[in-house]
Amino acid sequence: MGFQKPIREEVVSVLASYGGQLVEYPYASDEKYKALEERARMELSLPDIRRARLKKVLCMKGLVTALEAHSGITGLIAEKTVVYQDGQARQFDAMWLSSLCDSTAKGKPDIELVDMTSRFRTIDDIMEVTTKPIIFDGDTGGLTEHFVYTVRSLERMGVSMVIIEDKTGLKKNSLFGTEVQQTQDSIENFSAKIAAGKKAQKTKDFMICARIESLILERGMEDALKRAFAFVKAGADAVMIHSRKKDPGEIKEFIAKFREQDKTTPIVLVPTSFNTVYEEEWKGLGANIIIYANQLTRTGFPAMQDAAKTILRTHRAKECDDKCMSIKDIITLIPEE
Ligand code: SPV
Ligand code: MG
Repeated sequence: MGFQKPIREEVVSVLASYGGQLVEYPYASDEKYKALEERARMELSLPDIRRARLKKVLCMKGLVTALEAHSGITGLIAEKTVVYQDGQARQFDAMWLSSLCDSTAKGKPDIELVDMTSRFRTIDDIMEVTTKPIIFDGDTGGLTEHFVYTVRSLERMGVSMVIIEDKTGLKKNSLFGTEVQQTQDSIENFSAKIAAGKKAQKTKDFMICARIESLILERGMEDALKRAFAFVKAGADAVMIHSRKKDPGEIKEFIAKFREQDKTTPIVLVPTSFNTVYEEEWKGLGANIIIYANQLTRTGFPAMQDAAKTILRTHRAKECDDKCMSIKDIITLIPEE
């Protein structure tokens, strides 16, 4: 009966309460159905359909989860990983194309050095093998004159959302906080960038999310809220509030205060530092998108370093075997067509 056993039992008991009976048909293994399934999968990956799906899932579920992807293989992990729990198949709803992880995979610092052409190439690699919606980390968005082109390109490719942060000049990763020199953009400039991006997009589905760095840069809650409301007024479809504190207190306070005045604009969180809160609690508080921004990168690279060291220490590969994914598993992860 598999992972759906609890659901099946509930159905049987509800039916029994009014004398009903569950009639089950065996699964059909006809080639025609396989072809239909294949076609449905192909359609999901088409730009118009993929782009629109983030809004749809947000509407349906209220809370969406996204996992970092920075290559075809990490895209496949985000696409295919399923855990069966309490009668449900749990999966990630979307993918986060992190600038930190895309840069790290190329051995480069996260300072907008990996250019858009290269970032678009990563999107293409991921899109080629997946169907889930993509949220693109657009860093600062660059110059407004450039951002409008980025918006159109992302939209055309089938990306669902771009998140841009209200910083200017040489961007550094937010998790450095005030340890490095970082400059926050003015409300006026950043609002104008958002407005220009919204004007440039062609469809209703594409979303621009304003990321507020006030808490990261220790400018205070009032500044964060003032910016959030201003950016929504400028046209932002969502706001992301970030923090590098382990304590989720300031994020919870932001959500509560933002929700006092704005009940609908989606709130996006990246709980890398403040990672103790469960998704259901975030949902109850009023958050809508939870991004797991770098966990594949941070688990993958130490495992690779460990394998490299093991080979150097033992002068052969045998001792690595137990740490390796089997060839069979890797073959099943990667589809043939
Ligand atoms: C990223 O994943 O690149 C992000 C999130 O921007 S953070 O690293 O937390 O700034
Ligand atoms: Mg980033």
